[in-house]
Amino acid sequence: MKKTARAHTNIALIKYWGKRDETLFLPTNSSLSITLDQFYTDTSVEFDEVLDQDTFTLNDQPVSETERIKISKFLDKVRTFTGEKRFCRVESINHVPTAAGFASSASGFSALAAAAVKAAGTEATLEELSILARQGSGSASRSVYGGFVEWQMGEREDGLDSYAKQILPEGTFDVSVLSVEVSTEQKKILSREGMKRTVETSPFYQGWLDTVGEDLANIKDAIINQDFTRMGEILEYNALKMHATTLGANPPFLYWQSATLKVMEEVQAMRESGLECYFTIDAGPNVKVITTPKKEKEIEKQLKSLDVVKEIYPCRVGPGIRYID
Ligand code: 2P0
Repeated sequence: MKKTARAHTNIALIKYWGKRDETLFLPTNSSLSITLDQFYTDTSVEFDEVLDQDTFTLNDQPVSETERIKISKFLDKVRTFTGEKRFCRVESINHVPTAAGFASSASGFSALAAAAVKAAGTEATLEELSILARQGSGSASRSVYGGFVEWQMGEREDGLDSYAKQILPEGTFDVSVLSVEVSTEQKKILSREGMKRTVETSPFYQGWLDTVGEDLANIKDAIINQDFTRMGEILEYNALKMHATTLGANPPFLYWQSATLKVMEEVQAMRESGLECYFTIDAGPNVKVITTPKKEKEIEKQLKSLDVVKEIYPCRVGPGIRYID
């Protein structure tokens, strides 16, 4: 029984930055994201008794052995959950510009969890899928849902209370996310390694932990009230604070390039001139600019005029996982 699921990627407005348990992917803080409509992964899974190991193709190409083993370990968690004993064939097609540094692990593990559970002939709640997807990559826990999504960190050691839930469905509060590409280079410090170093060595990390809960409560209130300005101010503040923690790490590091700063300055300049928009940045040099659909075209045009900008991918609020066969 071959089953195919589609999951969209997401962009965090309140960042997941740090783990309290690296094996179970349990975070040190709750986070909040928007699911994006344009970037997604389609994954098919078929369990088959003739297989003596899991196989995995990405965009029709077999992946490296290291990558295959990583996916197979995740599939072991699916087998434990479903009781399925057989190995499976996994085929994934990424509709995410990964070369441009946009993360596909969120949509990838979310789609894989959903397709694998279904292919094993099991029904799972969205909460259970979120818990499973989390154990492939933390941010994948949020891609199970559409709209505005909160990943509640939970307190339990077994992680059974660490899952995402929807705050506001798609189609309710229309915002525009412009993914601004300034670099297509592979990042030097992966987010997994970067957050670990920050947790272990940065004296600024405690400041992050002390205040991120308040940012989350405030932005949830802004989103529920569809207060764009308040949401924008909080998301930009939270992104800058996350990046500030990396400067205190030892050895210190910074994900920004001079081009990143140029885009940030342009966003602030546009805002001062009455074009309302805000930025957020993940573990890389590219910038996501959040605005309203009404201002989207004008802001895109202005950003395109910067010589450091290579490409702009406009997105809106997208849906949660669905089965496409
Ligand atoms: C986020 N990031 O909330 C944050 C903000 C990057 C910066 O989630 O180790 O690939 O697989 O759980 O989810 C990227 O980290 O990390 C990320 P793992 P993940 O979106």
